[in-house]
Amino acid sequence: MNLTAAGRWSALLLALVAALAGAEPPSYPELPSDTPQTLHASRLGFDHERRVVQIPMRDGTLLNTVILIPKGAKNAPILLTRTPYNAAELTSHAESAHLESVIQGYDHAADVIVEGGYIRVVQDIRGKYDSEGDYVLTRPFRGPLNATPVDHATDTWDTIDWLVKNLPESNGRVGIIGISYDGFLSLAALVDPHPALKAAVPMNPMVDGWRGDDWFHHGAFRQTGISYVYEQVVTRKNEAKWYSTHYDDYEAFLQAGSAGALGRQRGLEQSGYWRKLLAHPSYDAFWQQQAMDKLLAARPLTVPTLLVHSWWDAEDIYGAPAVYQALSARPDGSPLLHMAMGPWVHGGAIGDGSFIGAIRFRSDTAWEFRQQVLKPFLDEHLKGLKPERPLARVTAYETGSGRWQALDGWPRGCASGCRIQPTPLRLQPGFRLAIGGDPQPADTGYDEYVSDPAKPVPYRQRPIRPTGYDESKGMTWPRWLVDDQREASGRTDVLTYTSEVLTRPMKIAGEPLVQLLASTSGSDSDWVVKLIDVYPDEVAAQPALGGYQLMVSGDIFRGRYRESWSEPKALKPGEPLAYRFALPNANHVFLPGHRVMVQIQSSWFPLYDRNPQTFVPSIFDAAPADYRAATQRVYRQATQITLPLVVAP
Ligand code: PG9
Repeated sequence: MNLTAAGRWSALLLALVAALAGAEPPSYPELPSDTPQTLHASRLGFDHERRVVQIPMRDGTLLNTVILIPKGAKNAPILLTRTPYNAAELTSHAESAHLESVIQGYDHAADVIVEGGYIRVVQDIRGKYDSEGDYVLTRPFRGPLNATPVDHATDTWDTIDWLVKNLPESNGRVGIIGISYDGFLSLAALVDPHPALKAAVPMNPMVDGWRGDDWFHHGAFRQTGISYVYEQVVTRKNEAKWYSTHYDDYEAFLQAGSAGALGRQRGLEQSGYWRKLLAHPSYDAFWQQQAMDKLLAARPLTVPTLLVHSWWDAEDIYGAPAVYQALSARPDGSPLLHMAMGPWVHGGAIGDGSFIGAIRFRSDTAWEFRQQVLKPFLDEHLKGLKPERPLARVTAYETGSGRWQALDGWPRGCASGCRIQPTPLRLQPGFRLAIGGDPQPADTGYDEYVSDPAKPVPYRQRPIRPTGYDESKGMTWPRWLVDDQREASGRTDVLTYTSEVLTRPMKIAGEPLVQLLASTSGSDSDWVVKLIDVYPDEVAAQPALGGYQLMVSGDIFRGRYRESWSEPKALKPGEPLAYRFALPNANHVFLPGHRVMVQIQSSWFPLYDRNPQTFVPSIFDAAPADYRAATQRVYRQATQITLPLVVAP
């Protein structure tokens, strides 16, 4: 009898059962199995070879690494992505013999990678999916927050060292590329980089979790983090899924109460990272010591780096420009640094860049970026090919007018022959908005609204679907920043100021700065300020854009951090207090026929948790009775949004 291993086990089991039952085991000849003992899979027609290896780190931890090598590759550069999002899945997009189909969909620029003949390497970081080790979300670098001898800098070093020694098809030059978390990991590679690392492309990187990226914006907690932390942290392979209780997230979060209460209801305290978020609501050493812009600015940049930023990034709108600013402010100016900024959503540079929702651009801006910026940058540093013309320090898409600009830094209004003139937008009686000019000394008035935590202002039109990426399930989260703001401007708890119709183009480049003088009848408060481009009443070419209110820049500030980001303090009820904060960068032309609008409100729900408007030590722990309606007053004369206006010299 020729038994397979499985057959032998079942025969043994039958014998055992029979022996226990005191009977003779039945015996019969097995049918030969249809399944081969070992499969020799055909790879006919494949344009690449797939190797899956376990690369040892200096502490012995093995990291699962998928290597895709174009057939016949010789002297090929390597493009590495390190990820917590499943290397196997990200390199198995299609059952196909073609590399481009296999990596399309997720990959950071499948067209450029395949056309360029790169060896594509995607690795699970420690603790995730098929890699060994412990998972620490955005693991801090060795130092006060990490007493182990390993971090993402050492893991990247060890990985690159292995790759260049074990891939005879390679030319020994490695680039690292990644979006968001993977962008953070690309920045991590720049801390003590391996000598074979010749280029880095951090796209929409997570840089500072408190100031303006994934977890908080100016201290207001982003509730998107709750389901993310749950799925990302509580199991190695993201098997535990967040479940919905309502079709409308607005309802679900309102019923839960505080973010802390929702966490308790769903068992989030089991996640170490959730416990860290609860313990660090303020900008304390925990956040300051792992801010990537600060860490990178402390050392010279020795690897050519191309930062990629999206104007409408719903997740990490702070990161890339902050790294640019920090590195270019170094005494050496970081000459190896470049930045590209495009009209995209989070990660949009690898997709179709011809539109976002209703907003259309003149061309596929993402393809243009990939062909005209990314490809020559990688070619130069990973293949030694001289570009036709040197890559500009900053390549920025100008929204509104719809054109690319090659600039020698950021912020800049134009390549030459212009300058940036800080210019106030001033609130006027009658909800008018003045551009420039002096404050009106006679206007000592204020505008007032009631902010009621029982009816917070929705951040987008309800029903609000979860923050996923699956458009077929109505999940349009990535593009919410371009939503029409008309709904908000019609609410009585949103102050809306509008300028006259512009007769000439008005361009801004950089961060608008909010200077707000406001009071609240409560003892804590959030302030949301939005800078909006209002389209003409009718737009013949695209009727749905008639009167469209497109947010060009906007953000939230949690009042308790008015005096110090690390030491929250109660606000004095009824007292006009000054708040200052920067809005995200923009490079936008308000066209003739358009108007400028400013909206001010005190909630942006459920994206941001509700401020109870009563000072409590931690808003995560706010009790239902702490949530109280408050009367908010914005004092017109001393409030302004300073625009980085571009003017002729
Ligand atoms: N924005 C996501 C993220 C980055 C870093 C930490 C947590 C979340 C991401 O898209 O990867």
